Amino acid sequence: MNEFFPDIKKITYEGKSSRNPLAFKYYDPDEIIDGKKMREHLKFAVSWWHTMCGDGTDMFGVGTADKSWGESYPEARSKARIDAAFEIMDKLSIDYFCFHDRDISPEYGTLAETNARFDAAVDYLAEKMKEYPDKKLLWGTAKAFDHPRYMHGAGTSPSADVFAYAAAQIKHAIDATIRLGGTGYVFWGGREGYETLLNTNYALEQDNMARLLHMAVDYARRKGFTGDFYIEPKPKEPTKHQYDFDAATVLGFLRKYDLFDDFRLNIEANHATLAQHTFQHELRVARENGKFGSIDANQGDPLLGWDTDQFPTNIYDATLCMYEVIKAGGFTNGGLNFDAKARRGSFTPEDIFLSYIAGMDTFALGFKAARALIADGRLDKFTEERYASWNTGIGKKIISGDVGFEELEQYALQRGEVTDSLSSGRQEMLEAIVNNILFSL
Ligand code: XUL
Ligand code: CO
Repeated sequence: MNEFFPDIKKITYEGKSSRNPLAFKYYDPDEIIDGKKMREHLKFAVSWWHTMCGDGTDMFGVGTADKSWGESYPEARSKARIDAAFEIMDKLSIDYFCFHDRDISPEYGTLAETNARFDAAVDYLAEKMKEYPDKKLLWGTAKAFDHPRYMHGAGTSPSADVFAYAAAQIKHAIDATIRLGGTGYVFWGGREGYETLLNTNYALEQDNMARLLHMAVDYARRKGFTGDFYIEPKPKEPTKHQYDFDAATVLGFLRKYDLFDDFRLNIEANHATLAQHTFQHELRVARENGKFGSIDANQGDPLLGWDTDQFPTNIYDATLCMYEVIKAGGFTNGGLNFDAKARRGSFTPEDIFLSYIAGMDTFALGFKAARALIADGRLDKFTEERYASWNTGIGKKIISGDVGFEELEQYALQRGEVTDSLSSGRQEMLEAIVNNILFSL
């Protein structure tokens, strides 16, 4: 098999003083931490769509990076992509990948033909996975948003025929995910949202989305899928209003439609910021509801209002992300998928490696910083003490349900003014502690 990146050797860990751009400074895949290799803690994944397909095309210009993999016909290109993807994963010590069905094989004339050619590509992918037994499918998904038939949504389309088509497509993508041993299946609500309420039956669209998700769960469980289903919240783009706006909205939806047990959340950093939340906020909401699942790691640009999907290089955000991941008990079925693309101007083959190295080192460092933050204990201790009034006295009685409004009125009348029960929030001191930990690594 020909090598796609003959000039790039396997990327090794050289430590933080290395000046070799094609080396890890912080990510040592085989370093043992708490009895587990770093690669197992972090469960990095390659995103097929950005890495293997995305050529830098944007609405102002054509692609700048060659992602043809030396093939001009779609079937040959699908195969070459698979070969190149495994070379990338192997050279970067990345053990997982994620895909949309159409990243693996595009649409052909009819659904039957599209399925047949997709299945042939999946056969080849399955063979390849045997050759590289440590490479695994983190999650699969269906691209039910780019074809014109999905212009008004898939599960939320006003057309029942489109709903049926989407169901058929998702069924097939679930089959492939199961076949390849995927531990997750993602629903990112592509065009599940609206452009204007003037033409939208909001209630029916929500109900139908839930119907589609129930059918997916019923089908996949019958077929033996034991992994997690994920919803990936995003507030806008491509539609003006995406129904899966943010973590809290999605949790409400899952509860309303009795989907809570089968779903977890796949939290994406840039989607969080588009919802005007921090990445940590979305992870905290997911974790505290027992619904933390997986991560799409990337970052936006604080000055831009769209999903730039940049490779994550912000150590501070990565640290607070990994703080939440560790507190959630680490990854189980989920992992850390780089839903990120090198900038349009970073168009050379080496840029694929340089951008992953940047992202992986950022999260390796973030992981170590988060562990240090937790081991240091100052943040946790401060927060615990801040709520100490709930452990005794009236606080304890409120929590145990022993008092109601009458008793609390009596208590307040007797107690008098309560500002003396408050202490400083010490935000600046806590932020300085985070800096102190970050810069002592
Ligand atoms: C789009 C996005 C998707 C999902 C998978 O913003 O994040 O790539 O992760 O469909
Ligand atoms: Co994503």
